[in-house]
Amino acid sequence: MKIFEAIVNEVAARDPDQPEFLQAVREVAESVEVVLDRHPEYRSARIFERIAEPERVVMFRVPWVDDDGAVAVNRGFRIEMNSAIGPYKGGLRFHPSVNLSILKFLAFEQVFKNALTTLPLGGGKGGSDFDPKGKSDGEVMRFCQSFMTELFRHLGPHTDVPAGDIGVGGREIGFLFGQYKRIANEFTGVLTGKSPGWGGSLIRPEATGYGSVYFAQEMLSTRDDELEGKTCLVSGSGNVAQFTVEKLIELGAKPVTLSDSSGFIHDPDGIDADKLAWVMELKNERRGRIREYAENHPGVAYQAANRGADHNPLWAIPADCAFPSATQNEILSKDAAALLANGCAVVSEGANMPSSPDAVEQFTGAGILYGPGKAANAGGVAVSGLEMSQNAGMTAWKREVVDHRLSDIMFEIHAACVEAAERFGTPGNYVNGANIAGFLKVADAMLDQGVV
Ligand code: NDP
Ligand code: 2IT
Repeated sequence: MKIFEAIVNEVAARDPDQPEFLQAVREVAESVEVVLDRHPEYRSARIFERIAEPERVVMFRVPWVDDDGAVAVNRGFRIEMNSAIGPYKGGLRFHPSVNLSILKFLAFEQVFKNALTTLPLGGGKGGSDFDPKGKSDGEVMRFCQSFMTELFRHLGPHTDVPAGDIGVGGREIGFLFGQYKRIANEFTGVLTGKSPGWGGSLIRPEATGYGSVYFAQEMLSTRDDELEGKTCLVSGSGNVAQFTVEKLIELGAKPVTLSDSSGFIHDPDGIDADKLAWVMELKNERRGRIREYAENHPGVAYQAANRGADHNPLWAIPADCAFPSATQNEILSKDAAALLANGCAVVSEGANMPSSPDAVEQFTGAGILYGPGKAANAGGVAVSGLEMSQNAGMTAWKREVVDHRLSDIMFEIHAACVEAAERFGTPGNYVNGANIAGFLKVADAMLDQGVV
């Protein structure tokens, strides 16, 4: 039996009911098999097995009172996955689908992603099955306060520093920070994604989307190509999707789609800056649905989502590039086949693990420029790291300074992926490159630090 199969079987035997976590573990284990072959020291120290087991998992009750005075109960989580190279760092997701499997997959991915950023950041993830959709600001505030009343004891600027993810944006970070500060009696950079007026970094909201586009640019530059003039599919319409579209427009590309969990829009003329401003108002202020884009812009088609289907017609729209920026496993086998059949040559993942294993295999098999999430979307957490630096130095950097550092970091991540893929025998394979480069940094730190 191959080494990776033995490792995956061991993890699967312990947590057979965590499919997303096992999916993420399997992919990394397959990539690093060659590393474990060449470096028996990682095997004897059981580095991979230790990385696949969280250092700590916190699960807690989150009781809160809704606007009608009724008591509601949700479940809160924080996965403190790995602190070999820095404090636990990673987002909080508020979505009804949240469970241990999803958060463990996200925390596991985060460990390698954070290692790739070049910054001293360990990996973590957390969240709740709370659904912010349709809740009033007061309800969201009371939920966030209750959530933080338990979580605060596990946090600290050198211990664990959460940020946003699906369902957690500037509003939620504000409420969470307010409660942390009140309980801890300390103004400290214990969350990132804060508003710039009270400790947040400029460019943090933009960073994941911008970074994913910078990563696509880097991949294209290896083929002497660029984004200008390229038709791009973008999924999602939240934080990552919005700033992906913004950067694509700035670089002369033509984004033509956006989606939410109810469906997607296709604007063949391209989403321009005015239309994007309209979307931002719709999504961030009115908290409306993407369907309204089609109702308000002539010539735009809307197609409702068919939940549980084995494909999503968004990915069957002919395009040069795809920027999945909504959620995990949103590109299934048939979607990958449709993208490839239409000549799509670039996939840069703003979302975490948006492509199913079969889709990943098709992309790498076809040799297209496929940037996996842990590399392509690392710009968000990288600028979170820069926010932590600014907070520690009691300072705030200019927009251009942060944007420049972000694009430098994306350049470094791309170079590290290319180098590792080549060194370990699969040139051009960014999946192996990202997994191996991230693994090596964490593995070496763990070897140095002994069996802990
Ligand atoms: P937001 O909550 O701002 O937006 C999420 C978007 O994705 C919404 O349009 C949402 O639609 C859609 N979506 C969420 N869940 C589903 C689902 N199950 N099926 C279909 N559509 C869905 O989140 P972000 O933009 O921050 O996050 C998007 C992705 O990017 C996630 O995978 C996240 O982990 C990843 N990411 C985010 C980073 C960040 O800095 N924010 C950093 C790195 C990665 P609806 O409104 O209908 O729910
Ligand atoms: O998936 C991710 O990298 C994030 N949601 C951002 C994490 C962070 O700490 O900024």
